[in-house]
Amino acid sequence: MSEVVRLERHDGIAIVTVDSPPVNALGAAVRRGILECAQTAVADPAVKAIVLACAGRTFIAGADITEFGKPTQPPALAEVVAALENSPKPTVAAIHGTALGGGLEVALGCHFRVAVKDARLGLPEVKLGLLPGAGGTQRLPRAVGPELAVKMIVGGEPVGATEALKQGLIDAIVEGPASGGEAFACRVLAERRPLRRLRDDDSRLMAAKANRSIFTDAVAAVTKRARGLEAPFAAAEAVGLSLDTPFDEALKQERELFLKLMNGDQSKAQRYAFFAEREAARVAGVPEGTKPRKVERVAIIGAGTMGGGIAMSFANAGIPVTLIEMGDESLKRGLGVMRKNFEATAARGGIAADEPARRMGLVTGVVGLEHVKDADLVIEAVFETMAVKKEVFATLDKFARSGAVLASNTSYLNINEIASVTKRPQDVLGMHFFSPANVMKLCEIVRGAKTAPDVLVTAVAVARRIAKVPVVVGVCDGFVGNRMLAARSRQADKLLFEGALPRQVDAVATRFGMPMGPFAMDDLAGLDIGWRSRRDRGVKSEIADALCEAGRFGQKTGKGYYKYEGGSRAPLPDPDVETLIVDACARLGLRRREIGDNEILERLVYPTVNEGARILEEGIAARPGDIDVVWLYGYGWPIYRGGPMYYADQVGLRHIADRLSYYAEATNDPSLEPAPLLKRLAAEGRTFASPAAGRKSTQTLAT
Ligand code: T1G
Repeated sequence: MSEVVRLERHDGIAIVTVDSPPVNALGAAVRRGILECAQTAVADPAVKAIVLACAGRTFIAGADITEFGKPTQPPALAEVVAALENSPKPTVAAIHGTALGGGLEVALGCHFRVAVKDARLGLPEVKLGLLPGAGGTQRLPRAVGPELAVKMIVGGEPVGATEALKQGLIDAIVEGPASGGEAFACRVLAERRPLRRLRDDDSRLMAAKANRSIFTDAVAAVTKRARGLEAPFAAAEAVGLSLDTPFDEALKQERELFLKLMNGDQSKAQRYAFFAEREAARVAGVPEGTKPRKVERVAIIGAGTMGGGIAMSFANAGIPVTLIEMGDESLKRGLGVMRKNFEATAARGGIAADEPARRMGLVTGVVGLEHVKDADLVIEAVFETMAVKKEVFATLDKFARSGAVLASNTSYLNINEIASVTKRPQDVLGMHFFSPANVMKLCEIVRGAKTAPDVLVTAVAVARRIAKVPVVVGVCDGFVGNRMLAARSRQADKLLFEGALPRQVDAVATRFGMPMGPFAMDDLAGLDIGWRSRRDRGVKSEIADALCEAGRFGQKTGKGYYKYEGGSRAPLPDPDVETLIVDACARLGLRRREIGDNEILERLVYPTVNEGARILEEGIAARPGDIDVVWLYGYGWPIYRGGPMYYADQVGLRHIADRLSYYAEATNDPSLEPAPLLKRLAAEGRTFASPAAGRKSTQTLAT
């Protein structure tokens, strides 16, 4: 019998329990175990019904992603599903935690499904660049109808147990999964309920069979933001088969579509990203078993855009937070903005109508830093100057309780310098959220020279609790994300002086899959920020300065590199700007040239990668995957391209090094010379992903 699946019998009910931590993934042993137990139970005359449940924290979370790309071992998942579906005895899936992907497909093969109240059910395969490959695209539409099936399969979003019951995905909500499943099985036997095989029931498909626009409209709604992705469109094609193709033929075509995606580049990149995100949460260079400190009370200093957004993130996660400002006015304003944001989300249907009040109830606004005294974690989000930060941290040192974690949300200031004004540098680090903090998932955890290991682990754990994606980074100007962005921005600016225009550069970036190009991004952030910083550093930029001198600060003034009309945020090319650029070049005696899109793409991406190589070499990031996670969750790097370092490995480091050397020479820009690590890996024919590719060991992450 299998070590990962056990069979017990209680008064004629067979309980098949999967016990394969951490998430009961459907590896070969689990598939074999379920099949054997189901066959044994069906053959046992003493067994009248079969319940499939899971031990541990969750029902089956899907196929075992680590098996993908390797030869498939029998039995195939479809065979396991069919065995449950064709059982002559009632089969009941008893769900807790999450039933995802293949896990839900197995449950859909059962005649009945029950779940505990806080369970979630979904087919999120598109997030891995896949589609359900074991009948989910055919059974789910028959369970809940094509519209919801499209949302769940093409959009990849799970539903909760209550919604699942309402939509007919489950038959009951139960207390304990296995006991609830067993009780439900007894009811099915007592009531002699017919065994319902979803494959035989087209009733939920009839409306869309008669009016296909029900299906096509649902697909259009969900694929609005799927630009560049293959999986959502293939998944939609597979779901569409349920409306017009015989079941077994549709299964065959679903399998073909699945295999095509699984062997494609996009899914490989998305599966890489899935594991890179989880690896990034494992802090490199801390002693094994380092435990996080307890964090129950959180205080946030500053109710401005960032502080308010961070407070919203805690409230969204149901964690009470004290929001501290220096004056009543600014506190009231900050709380007002938060409430407005929650209400706007509720108005869009993003959260229930009563959620804004509930979430605001979790936020206590107070004036005065002395209110940090009970906090386990304090996050400072005040004005971005070193003087102000030092003043705040010196005060925190007086009022915060011993052992509290003191974090700064600074986006580039030196954490070691901030920590130096406290007597507890071991408790100080950076938690760099990205704006808008209640939306953006990335949180750079900035490790100071003296930051204690358990403080790092605490910050990572808290970031994950508030549904952020944490990446530990070292201390340098711009940490990881903004430092690489600066390298890209330098090249984008130079391209304007060489002959390109903002709309051409941005079009290349958006065609590559970025949500917006460098100039639209500057307009969003505000050109005045860079202008102020250049003036502080005595640096001039003919074009950007001229725009600011003309009061063109970007979206906030309705004009920047682009113009913005009728309150829209859509960037419109502005002939005045293009004239300004050409005139600036003429003033500087620069001869403009035609620049091809491919050169623009290489000049945007390769310097970004090159800076990433320097960051790896200096130990500012512990792994190339950490850098990729920063770009995926902080800057909208297209998930189907894995991240800048993953992308560079696919392009080939030798090619990138050669192109960088060429541009360094052609544009007389030594900053484009390939970084030593990149040059060495290229020469050795290796990749950034090759083990410990010449990087400093993770033990010496720079600080
Ligand atoms: N396969 C292998 N390992 C997995 C896994 C999976 N499906 N899901 C999670 N893990 C590992 C993960 O790497 C981590 O490992 C640990 O479990 C805890 O995960 C045929 C083809 C279930 C909501 O897409 O969404 O089924 O870091 O840190 O935050 O049609 O994991 O501890 O070594 O994320 O509590 C479809 C993916 C697969 C679900 C739990 N299923 N997983 O979240 O823990 S394709 C999915 C998740 C498929 C079929 C198709 C989440 C979770 P380690 P975690 P968590």
